Amino acid sequence: MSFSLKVTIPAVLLPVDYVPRVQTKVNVNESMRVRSFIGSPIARCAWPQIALSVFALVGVCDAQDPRGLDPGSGEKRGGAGSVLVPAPPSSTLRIATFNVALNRKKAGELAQDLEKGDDQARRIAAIVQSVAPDILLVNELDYDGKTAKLFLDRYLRVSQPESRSAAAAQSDAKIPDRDLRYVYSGPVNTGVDSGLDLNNNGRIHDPDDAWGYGAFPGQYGMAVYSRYPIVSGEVRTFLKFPWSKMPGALRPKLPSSAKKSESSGSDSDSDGKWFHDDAVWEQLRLSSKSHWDVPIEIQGARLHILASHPTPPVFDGAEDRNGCRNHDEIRLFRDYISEESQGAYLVDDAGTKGSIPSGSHFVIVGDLNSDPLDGDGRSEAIRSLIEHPNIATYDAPSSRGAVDAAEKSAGANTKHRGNPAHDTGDFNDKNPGNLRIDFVLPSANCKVIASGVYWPSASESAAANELTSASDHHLVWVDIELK
Ligand SMILES: [Ca+2]
Ligand SMILES: [Ca+2]
Ligand SMILES: [Ca+2]
Repeated sequence: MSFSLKVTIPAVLLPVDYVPRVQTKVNVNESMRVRSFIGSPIARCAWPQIALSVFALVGVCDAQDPRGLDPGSGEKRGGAGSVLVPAPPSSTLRIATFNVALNRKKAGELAQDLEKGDDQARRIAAIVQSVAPDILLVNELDYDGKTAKLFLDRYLRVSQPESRSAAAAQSDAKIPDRDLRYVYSGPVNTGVDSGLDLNNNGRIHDPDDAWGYGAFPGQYGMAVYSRYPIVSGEVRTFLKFPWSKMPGALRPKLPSSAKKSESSGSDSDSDGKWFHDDAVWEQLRLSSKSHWDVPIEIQGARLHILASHPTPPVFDGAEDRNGCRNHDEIRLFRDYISEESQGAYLVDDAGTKGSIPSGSHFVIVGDLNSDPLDGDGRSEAIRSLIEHPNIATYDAPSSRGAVDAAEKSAGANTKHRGNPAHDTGDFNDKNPGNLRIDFVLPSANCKVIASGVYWPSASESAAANELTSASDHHLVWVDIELK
């Protein structure tokens, strides 16, 4: 299927489609608590005029050889006003994911900061405006029924002086208005106290005893922003899905138990060495935040945004409970997009069974906290997702800034197997180093036109490079057409 965005874009601002969920619905136990553009060969063929003019401004590196992003080339790439991200052709959809790190220590603190005026939020908005996505997932923004809309109204929809909007710079190319105007946000498991001792330290009510790690309910939440209407009545969420209901779940096991089981060929917990006892295991929720299927209506077509933020595979013990959970959180969406029989076990929060109908157009977005080649994750899950036959094949989004950062930081980066140009997060130099953990993975029935990571190098634009210190993660964007 193909479609064109050349139809009329409503001139009047449509009402924001915001769906706050009432916290009292949750029961007591659960209750509160620029990159520089690296054109792919496809992009270069498909973007005649705009692309050429952009390439003329920023230069193009060979997508087949991201190591060709030689930071030592000495080539100056643009000044303060340079275009770091190409203007999207009007026939495409630009989908982005961004862990904005807008987390605060206490409930309500972020909303207060946003109301007062927050420099970090302003820089995040400038980055978003520079990339001008049609649909954006934000990770690490409080869920409290108001903050997601506050961030939209006071930041994303207010022109930020630092934004280097390709669309603005290319105004003669008649780029359509790509304002984000709709938002979906909903409850997450983070900070919602389980009342159980989930980390086995002999105490309850720790941040680590919440259904997902967090100091207060809604910390590290998520929001989907869109230029197109969100079909909020058809959103599916998997907040409460029990981990134990996933066939073949990676139930965390203490090493001695694992060894015994392996030698005896048994997979049982007969020696009692499961990390969680059966009563706790049966209650555990799989999703550390939530898993959302958010349908978006685009000129009569339907695009499903599959949003999540699996737990980091660290901050645990020898049982690797977070590594196991990260693996299975990624697996949830892998099963959801596979043959319908493989996702038949899934039950959403409304009690509806099954996976996404085959043939659907979807994009998996989020900080998935697992690098395909490096870091501490059980990376087979992310690799099998990227390589899944129902996921579009395309060169990994990349940036010049990531290459510079890896060289400068050295440390763990020197031992990484992954191409540094693909990194999306800038983490501790000693461990784990910079990683590729933020993903935009369109379904195979989407045509990928271009992609990138907004991680400008200082030589491309010192001003843009400065902006990105607002988060330890970098925005990843992909331009697609629905086939
Ligand atoms: Ca505890
Ligand atoms: Ca671990
Ligand atoms: Ca790396």
